[in-house]
Amino acid sequence: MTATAQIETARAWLRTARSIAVLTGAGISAESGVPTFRDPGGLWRNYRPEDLATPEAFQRDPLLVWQWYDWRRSLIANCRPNLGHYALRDIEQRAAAFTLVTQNVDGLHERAGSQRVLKIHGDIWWVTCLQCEKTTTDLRVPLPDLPPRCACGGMLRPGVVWFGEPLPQWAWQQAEEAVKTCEVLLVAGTSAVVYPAASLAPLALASGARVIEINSEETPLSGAATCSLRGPSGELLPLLID
Ligand code: BJW
Ligand code: ZN
Repeated sequence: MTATAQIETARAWLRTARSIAVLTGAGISAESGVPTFRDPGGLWRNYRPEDLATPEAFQRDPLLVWQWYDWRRSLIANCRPNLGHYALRDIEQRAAAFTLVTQNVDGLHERAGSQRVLKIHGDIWWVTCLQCEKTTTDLRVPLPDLPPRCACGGMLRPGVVWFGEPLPQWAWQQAEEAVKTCEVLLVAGTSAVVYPAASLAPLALASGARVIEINSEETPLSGAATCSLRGPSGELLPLLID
C-alpha cells in the first residue's frame, strides 16, 4: 500500500471506531522542542537520561537530579503544544469513547485541550514529599532552592516514575482497560522499549483492536502493528482527521 492509501485507511478506521485509545511518547513533543530520551540530542551535561531517571541516581546525588529536572521544567515552560497534540484533542472531541494514555510528563496534552489523559509516568510539575508523602503541583521555574523542601521540612522529589518504580495504580488499570476495550489504538512517538507501557499495544492486538503506529523511525512495534506510518507526528496526525 502507498503511504497515501495507508493514511486513508487509518483515517477511515478512526472515523468509524466506537472507542479509540491513544498511547503517546516523547516523540509527539519533539516538534514542540522537548528533547526525547533516546534520540540523538537528548543529552544534558553528558549524562544519559536513563542514568538520571532512577531512584539510585536521586539517592546518590539529589542536587544533580534536581538540576536536570529544573532545566527540563524551564525548557518545557517555554514550549507550546504542536499540531500533533491538537489533532489528538480533535479526535477526542469527535469520538464516542476516548482515552489518551501518555508516558510524557510535560503536560502538553492538557495544554492542547485533551480531557481524558492518563499520565502513567507522572508529571514533571508535581512534587512529592519523601517525608509526609504529599504530592502537590509547583509551577515555578526555576525553583528558588534546590533540592526543594516541603512545608513539613522533608525533601521533595519530582512527581514522576523512575526505572524500577511501580506505575500509578489507578492510571495503569484504566490504561489497560482502555486498550483492551478499544477498536483502534493509536501509538505515536514512542520507541516502545520501556515496560510496562510497551505491553499496551500487544495487549490491544490480542484483544482484537487495530493498532496504528506513527513514528519517524521503525520500532520493535512496527512489524506487529496493523498499520505503521513513518513520519513526524505533527504532520501525520492532522492527516488522520477528516
Ligand atoms: C518521533 C518524532 C516525531 C522522535 N514524530 N515520532 C527488561 C525487560 C523488560 C522490562 C525491564 C527490563 N529491565 C528493566 C525493566 C523494567 C523497566 C524497563 O522497561 N526498562 C527497559 C528500558 C528495558 N521499567 C520500569 O522500571 C518501570 N517500572 C516497572 O517495571 O515497575 C515494576 C515494579 C512493580 C512493583 C514494584 C516495583 C516495580 C518504570 C518505567 C519508568 C520510565 N520512566 C521514564 C522517566 C519518566 C520521568 C522523566 O521524564 O524524567 O519515562 S524513562 C523514559 O522512557 C520516560 C519515557 O516516558 C519512557 C519512554 O520513552 P519514549 O517516550 O518512548 O521516548 P524515546 O525517546 O525512547 O522515543 C522517542 C520516539 O519518538 C522514538 O521512537 C523516535 O523515533 C520517535 N520520534 N521524533 C514521531 N517528530
Ligand atoms: Zn512533607
